Amino acid sequence: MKFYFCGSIRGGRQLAPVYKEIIGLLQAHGKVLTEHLGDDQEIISKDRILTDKEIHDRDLHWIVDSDLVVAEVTVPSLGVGYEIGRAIHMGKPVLCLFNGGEGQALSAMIAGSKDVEVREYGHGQVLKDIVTTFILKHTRLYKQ
Ligand code: 6IA
Repeated sequence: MKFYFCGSIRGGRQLAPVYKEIIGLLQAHGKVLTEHLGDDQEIISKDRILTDKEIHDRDLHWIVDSDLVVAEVTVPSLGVGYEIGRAIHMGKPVLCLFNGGEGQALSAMIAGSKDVEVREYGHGQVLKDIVTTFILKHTRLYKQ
């Protein structure tokens, strides 16, 4: 199974350790096409040599190639929002993981979309359970 993981880059890197944790959970079930998103050094070394157009086109190809899309949406990011919209348009199952604190609300365009599965984590809800349930649900659907 191939996963496209989305997480903020230019929107802010404060949750990079969480991205790394989610990528690790996904890697137990298959290949993560964007495994560099958990690692600042990887992003800088791999993508500094690419133009924005090359990054955009490569990432869109990876979304096309993926089976499931998992996005961490706590840090607002234009790129992540754009990728979610494109993935929905391609008919990909999309899981959005959100861990909002006091006064922090998820965009209505994600929270109100029937085309994505939004799961809050961090309040007793364990990331591993949420991610595994999403993968198993869609693995079963593929096998039917
Ligand atoms: O708007 P953002 O930069 O926060 O968008 C982040 C999202 O867009 C991620 O889910 C990525 O898949 C994608 N993305 C945006 N920029 C890049 C990038 N290089 N490399 C890989 N994916 C990207 C940025 C250049 C780097 C030297 C800082």
